[in-house]
This record gives sequence, C-alpha cells and structure tokens, in this order.
Amino acid sequence: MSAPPNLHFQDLRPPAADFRAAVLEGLGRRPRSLSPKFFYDARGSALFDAITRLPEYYPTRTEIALLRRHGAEMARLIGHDALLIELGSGSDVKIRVLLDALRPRAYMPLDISHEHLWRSARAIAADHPALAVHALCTDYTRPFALPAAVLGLRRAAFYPGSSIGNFEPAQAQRLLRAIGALLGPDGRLLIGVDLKKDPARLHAAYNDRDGVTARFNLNLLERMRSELGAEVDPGGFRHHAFYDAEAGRIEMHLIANCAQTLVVDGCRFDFAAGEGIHTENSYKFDVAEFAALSAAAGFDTLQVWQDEEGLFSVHGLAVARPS
Ligand code: AVI
Repeated sequence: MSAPPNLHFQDLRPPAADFRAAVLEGLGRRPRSLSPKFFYDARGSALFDAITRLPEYYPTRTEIALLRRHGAEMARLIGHDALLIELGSGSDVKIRVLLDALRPRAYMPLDISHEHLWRSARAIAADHPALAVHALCTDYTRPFALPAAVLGLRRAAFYPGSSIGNFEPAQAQRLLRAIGALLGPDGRLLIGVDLKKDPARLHAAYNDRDGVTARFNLNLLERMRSELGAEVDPGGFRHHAFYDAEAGRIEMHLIANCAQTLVVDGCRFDFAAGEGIHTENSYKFDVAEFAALSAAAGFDTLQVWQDEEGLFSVHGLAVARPS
C-alpha cells in the first residue's frame, strides 16, 4: 500500500553506530547494563506486542479499558483541535480508542521502531483522511523539532504504557520537564503509569508461562549477533526478572548459564556462570508518588483515573504556570 496523502514520515532513527557504542560501553562497565531502548528492533517490537496480549501482562488491557471508559473526560481535559504528540506510539491500538473523542487537528506519533511506526501511522492516516499525520522515527529522549505545518497549534501529548517507568527517577523527571517545555504554557499530558501492587502479580507479568518475555529479553543478544556481527550464544544465557520492593521496580537481566565469552568488534567480554547484563528497570508508582514526580517536573495533576483493582493509572496533567 502506498502512503496516504495526509501522511508525512520523517526518518531520524538513531544510526547503528549508537547500538554498537552502547554495547561496547555497557558490557565494559560493572555492573554490565544496556538501555531498554535497544529492545525495539523489528523482532523486539513484535515480541513486545505479543507481551501486551499475554494473560499475565495486565498493564495494556487495563490501560485500554481506562481509555475506553474515560475517553470523553480525557478529551475534555485535552481539548479538541490540538497537535497530539504520542511518545513511543508502538502499535496504534491505544490511540485508536481516543482519536474520535480527542479530535486533534494533527497527530504526531514518535517511535524508535521504523517498521512499527510506518505500519501504524499509515493505517491511522488511511482511516482518518482529514487528519494530518506527521510520523517521526526517532529516539524521543533526544531533542527533536516540530514540523513547520503544526507550529501554530496548541499542543498535547499522550505517553501511554508506563514507559516512563523504564527510566531512572531523575531521568524520568528530566524527560517530563523536556515534554513540558515542548508542550508550552497551555500544554496537556495524558500519561499511563503502572501502580505498585502484590509482588506476585508483578512477578508473573514479567515471567510469563509461555516465555515471551524471556524471548524479548534474549532478543538483545540476537540483535547483537545480526546487527553487530557479535560472537555470542544466546542459548548460553537465561532471562531473569524479579521485583525489588525497596526500589519499587522490576529488574530484568540476562544471566550466563555457564562461563560465556561475548566478542564485539574484537573486544572480548568474559562472563562467569551466573554473571549477567542488567537490561531493564520498570518502576512502579503510587498515585501520590507519581504526582510528586510530575510536580517536580513542572506539571499540575488535573485528574487521575484508575481501575477498581488499582492495577494501573492514567494521569491527566497540565504544564504548571510559573508562580
Ligand atoms: C515498555 N515498557 C513499559 C514495558 C514494561 O513493562 O516495563 C517493557 C516490558 N518489559 C518486559 N515486559 C514489558
């Protein structure tokens, strides 16, 4: 299918050299770690989509139910005719629930995964011919410019999925502040935030029975092999995820089953059995805790929606006026 006339697509995806540099740096430090943003190559994005459909992974369906139930209130908070920027848009399921209620003038989905973004932006543009869709393939933690065509519009952002929890609190605060600066004085932000809960429930969500999350985690090693020509045996590592209640976060690691050597660009990285790479944190919040984080980043909380079980929340925020 060719691109619909209302779709504008800009490809500013990070160069492969970024992944290479991050791998060399991340494997060289102790403890070894890699940013979770590297999960999302085409296969990783497809595996993440599969995660969102797992019975154990409650966040996606709970957030979608909140969007369905409270979409009209959320639209009132955002207002019509805005430029709607979606961070980490991934698949288009969530925005489709809101679009009819929000009636934005222009929609700007941002995602690091090229195929994913292309597919979903094209489908949204085809189904909403009157909506200008300005898709931008980028790492949204880096500064980016808005297209000239949307500069006069009032701005709002949608940041679903609790991806904000994949950042360290200080980084999350910086990112929220940057979003506020982009949105400007009348800016509104709808953000999905996963809540603290029974650790057993959290543990199950990141250790699904079918092993999809394990494949998602191990795909990082496949990606090193296919993109960087790394010498590594993904079968020599296993997925390890647990909830650290004190830190309030899920941690994911790749652990060597027995002694392993990983070679990238002629650099050798030796792993003893049980040694690993820290691949993700996923912070969980209380509603008040997240309100404090967003306030520290310059937002006022206007409204918070959550499900009856208290699993997940969507926060409606406004850029605070300088006092
Ligand atoms: C994208 N992000 C919010 C997911 C999460 O739950 O932290 C990524 C994920 N990792 C394992 N399962 C899902």
